[in-house]
Amino acid sequence: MKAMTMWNEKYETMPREELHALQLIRLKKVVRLSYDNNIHYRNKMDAAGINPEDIRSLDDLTNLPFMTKDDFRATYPLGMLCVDKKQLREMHMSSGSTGVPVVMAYTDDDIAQWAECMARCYYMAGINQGDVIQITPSFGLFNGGFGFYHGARMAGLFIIPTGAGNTPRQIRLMKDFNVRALMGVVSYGIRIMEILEEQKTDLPDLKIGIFGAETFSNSMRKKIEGGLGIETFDIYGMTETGGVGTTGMDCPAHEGIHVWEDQYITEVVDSQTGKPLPDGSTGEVVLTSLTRSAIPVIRFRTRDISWIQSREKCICGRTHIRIGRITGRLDDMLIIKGVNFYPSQIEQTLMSIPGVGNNYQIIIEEKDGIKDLRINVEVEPGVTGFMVEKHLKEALGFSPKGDVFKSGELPRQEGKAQRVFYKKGD
Ligand code: DLL
Repeated sequence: MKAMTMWNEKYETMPREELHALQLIRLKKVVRLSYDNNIHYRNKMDAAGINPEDIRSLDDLTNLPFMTKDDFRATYPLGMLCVDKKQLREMHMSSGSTGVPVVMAYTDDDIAQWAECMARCYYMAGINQGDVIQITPSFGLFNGGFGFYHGARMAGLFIIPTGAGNTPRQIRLMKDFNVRALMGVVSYGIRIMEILEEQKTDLPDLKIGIFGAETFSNSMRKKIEGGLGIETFDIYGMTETGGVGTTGMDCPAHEGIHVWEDQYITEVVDSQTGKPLPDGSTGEVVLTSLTRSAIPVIRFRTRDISWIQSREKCICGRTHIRIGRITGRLDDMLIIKGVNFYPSQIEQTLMSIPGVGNNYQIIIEEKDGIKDLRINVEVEPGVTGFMVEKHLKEALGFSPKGDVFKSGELPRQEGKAQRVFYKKGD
């Protein structure tokens, strides 16, 4: 691990007792802000029999009610605003599968908070002032493009804001402007690798990739690192916490994702009971934003699956908690032939088979109420469906159906890749 600088050493290396003291001050403040300024938060706290005075220690956090995406949806568009609307400067939105969007609005301070979190991520990845970066997530309602942008402005980087799509042009720009670091959704790293292979070219100046927004298995990470000749970082964030990078990234030690603890409190709870789990146990990540004002989240149930990996000081020098890489979303769990599994387990298995490509589809076929699994995957010549099936059977305990395709035959999408498809039979 090489020596590196930090964007905000004072906060990033703050001793844990001081961090806890700061968290308590900030928690009290955000509970007070939301209780006093928004009826939705107040009604929920009243119903749970708790009010701002009851927050005396960090342990009192668990007495506060949870928030979920439903709170955002029920109050669409701005029913959870805790500040005057005139203070708003920007918004982002995610639509998800149910249709009613989740809106996050930002004051000037909220944008500065986002930029601070992102600037820390850039420096943590070894990207410093004056470095050339290319931002490939889309600029728009999706928070990806603008989040990388706000942070890069704060960190003093030279930004090439391509947004999504037109991969050959992206590659030309990366070459012409000697881009050192690339930002993207995980599947876009793969798309770039494919076009580089087609063009029989490489990107000698590219050294760093920051990827996120989708599960990022270790085998996929190795493929991208090998294919592009770069070091990659796994960046975490979501619309509700304020966007990409707000909830951290892994450091060069790659031993878990540091969540910025002066900005967020992380809990991992049992998704059935809502009770906090001991460190190391896998459960649902719950996040509380301590420093956001337009729409703060208090005990927001992310549906993301992870565990508290460490509270020890990291070898990078940072004291902030580390969670494991997100292995999936609770909503994505599949149950087929009595076996429970997540799409990320299929990806992990596929990527570990030599000669299997990076693009695959998980198709759930349902006939007469019975679900079956079909896996379509691109492979190199010589790899047969039988070989793929054998590995999947070992991992899942049953043999899915499936076909193998030549590289480039399965459809590609812009933005987050859709891996799981549902098909109803007659
Ligand atoms: O995906 C924010 C983002 C943009 C992160 C670009 C990284 C890069 P949403 O569209 O609101 O925001 O989706 C948030 O995406 O709850 C996770 O399920 C998933 N997700 C985000 N980052 C990761 C990651 C953006 N590093 C939802 N690993 C989250 C796995 C991730 N899943």
